[in-house]
Amino acid sequence: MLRKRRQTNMAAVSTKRESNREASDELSPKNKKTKTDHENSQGENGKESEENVLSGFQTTTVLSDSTREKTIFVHGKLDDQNAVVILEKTPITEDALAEIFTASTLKLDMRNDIYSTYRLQAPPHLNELKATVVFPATEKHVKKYQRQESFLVEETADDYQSITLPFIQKQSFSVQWVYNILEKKAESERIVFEDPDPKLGFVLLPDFKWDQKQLDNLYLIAITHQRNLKSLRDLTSEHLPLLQNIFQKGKDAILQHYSLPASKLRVYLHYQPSYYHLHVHFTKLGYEAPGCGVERAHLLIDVIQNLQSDPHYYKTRTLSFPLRADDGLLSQFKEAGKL
Ligand code: M7G
Repeated sequence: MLRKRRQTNMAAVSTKRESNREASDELSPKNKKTKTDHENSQGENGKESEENVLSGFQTTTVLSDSTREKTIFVHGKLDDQNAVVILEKTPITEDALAEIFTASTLKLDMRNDIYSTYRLQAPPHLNELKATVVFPATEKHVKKYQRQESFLVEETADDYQSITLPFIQKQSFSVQWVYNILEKKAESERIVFEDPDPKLGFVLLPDFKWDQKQLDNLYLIAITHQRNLKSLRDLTSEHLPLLQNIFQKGKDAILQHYSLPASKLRVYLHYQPSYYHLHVHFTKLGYEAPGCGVERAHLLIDVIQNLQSDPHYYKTRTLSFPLRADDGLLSQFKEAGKL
């Protein structure tokens, strides 16, 4: 189904604006051609994007799929090592319509009275899939993407110290990708905004779930330069200046780069996160991003106010969150008789 989309040009959304003039040129409707991921990935990854790294991929199993979301999560092998590949049909954007109508081939499926359906083959460049590759993937990655039943856990402050903290210290995902971003070893050309202050600063960039072709599913993350904050649980009133800085400058940068005001944003932290290095999610209001439900997402504005009323709010409160059936942390809670 075609949805009406903003005419905003997304061509250069992943690059830093050099000046206001350039920014307004890029956002003007007449310059609406959208960069493909291929074009976007030129630069530091330009060479890599030329070759088909997936040509040797051997499917082991489909971890999950969704007809509605038009996604499939596949576990397989690449060079005898585990890999996870996520394929996703990308949305149809308004600026592609003219070319879709003029340059596609149509095969009639059926016609009845005023109704007809066709199989439409769009030109290849308008018919892309977004492919996300995790390679080599750990067992934890494979589990993360497997469809699973979930259970809600109520974690007291003591539970955090005795169950969760020891578990995440042993078992959490590597945050090397985060350090690569902070050190400009990866994705540097995608940075939208940076405050380099070591205490209050952060890097704002597109989340890898966002293809950056339309604002409807806008998704950015702000990653703190401070490396000693794992999650919400580590925050006290001491961190209010950091959180306020991320909130204010993140919103300002998104307004400047994407013309989206704060009233169109959902700004939140996950508890539990997958990656234990403090980061904040900025998504477009109305976009049902994975993990934006009340059992996992904590609005940054609420986090700030909770810390203003009680400096140790997140150190002392019971926090609820969902855990998937095969999550090792769930087993730990069960073993401790908490579930
Ligand atoms: P989270 O709350 O720790 O976990 O968020 P979640 O993945 O269960 O939501 C981490 C966020 O970082 C997610 O929104 C990921 O999509 C995003 N992300 C993960 N990786 C490995 C990357 C990456 O390499 N680059 C970028 N730009 N985003 C990533």
